[in-house]
Amino acid sequence: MKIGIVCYPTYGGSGVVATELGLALANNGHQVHFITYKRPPRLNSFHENIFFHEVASMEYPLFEFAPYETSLASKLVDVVKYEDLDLLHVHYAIPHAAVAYMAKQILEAHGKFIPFITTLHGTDISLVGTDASFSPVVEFSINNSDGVTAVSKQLKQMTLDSFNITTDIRVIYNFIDFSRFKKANKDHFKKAIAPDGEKILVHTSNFRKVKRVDDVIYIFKEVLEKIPSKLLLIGDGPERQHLEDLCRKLSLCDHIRFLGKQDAIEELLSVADLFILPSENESFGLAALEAMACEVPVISSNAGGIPEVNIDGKTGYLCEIGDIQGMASRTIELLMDDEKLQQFRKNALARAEEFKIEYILPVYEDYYREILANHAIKAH
Ligand code: GMT
Repeated sequence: MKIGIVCYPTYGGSGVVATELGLALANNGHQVHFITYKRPPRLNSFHENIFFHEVASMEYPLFEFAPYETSLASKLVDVVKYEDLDLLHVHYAIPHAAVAYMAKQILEAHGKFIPFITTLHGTDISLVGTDASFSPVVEFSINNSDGVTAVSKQLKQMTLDSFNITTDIRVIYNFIDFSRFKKANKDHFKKAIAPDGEKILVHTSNFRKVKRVDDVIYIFKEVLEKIPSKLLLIGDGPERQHLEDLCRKLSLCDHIRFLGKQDAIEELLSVADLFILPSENESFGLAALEAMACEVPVISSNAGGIPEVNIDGKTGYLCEIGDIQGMASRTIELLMDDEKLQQFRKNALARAEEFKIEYILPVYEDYYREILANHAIKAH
């Protein structure tokens, strides 16, 4: 198949999933065209089946906001037509689903029929999508997608609860590539980070309020009072300055390292004892899955789709959102019981293996074929 992928080329989960999916499709012999405003970070080497089309927004004094949607739709029309694509797969509904709909209409006027699939990732429904400034467009473009997938059962339910949905939504879970995400021997890292054998806690995110990174710091403070430990905060985002200030205020700077955005997350996860994810909202929690693949149990909130990934009392613990005491006690409990921690590490790996890319890729491929077949019937 010749597939066009549209996503945010950022460090966010939706861009990561879109890129990894595109890479896996290309490895399986499909021709994949990424159409985005920047090369996605994980798309960093040459692949004979991968093409990248950069969308340039036009600057003009009249435009206070450059009309990116128009540029993207025009680029889609161009790429679909001249590369003769079979299917478009857009990740994150806003604005990609509406843009794909517009491109599809333009292409139909040119005699080219192409279906598009929209994958819902979370905040396009939960935080942003339901805002009055977006919701009619989101609802319309979901209902007029040729296929719609959601990354968890909870996200599907939330979409059904939030909009008047008249189309089927298929749940296809996020996945993990074990050729990359596996525990490696990084003892030299461990020694550098925790020279006196301290335990290592890790959190990765885009440091937005929804991630509740403050909670990570308060949890760590409780843990540090009982167990010598270090906290690695990986990622960057709008809360970063506030978080650094909080560390200073709590006199924790000697024990917490802000590592910024990192590409080789798996190397850092390889030295971690526990992963902390206290999010307010999380449709799936790809970061937790990446940790689990590296044999790191997860202490998390029970928000959104996290319970579909992290199993309470087996691969980690789940607490109510904002229950800092609960998450701290569970962290301390696991760190103090080495036998249990080792068992949880094994359980985390076994659970992560259920989300192997090798299992999820054929599900997407079958779904693509189903949508193409339905579309062919409709076109006649
Ligand atoms: O978590 C973020 O803030 C990034 C966001 C995105 O859309 O890039 O992530 C969402 O999609 C990920 C991949 O499907 C999910 O694993 C995350 O749970 C989801 N984030 C939220 O729902 C807050």
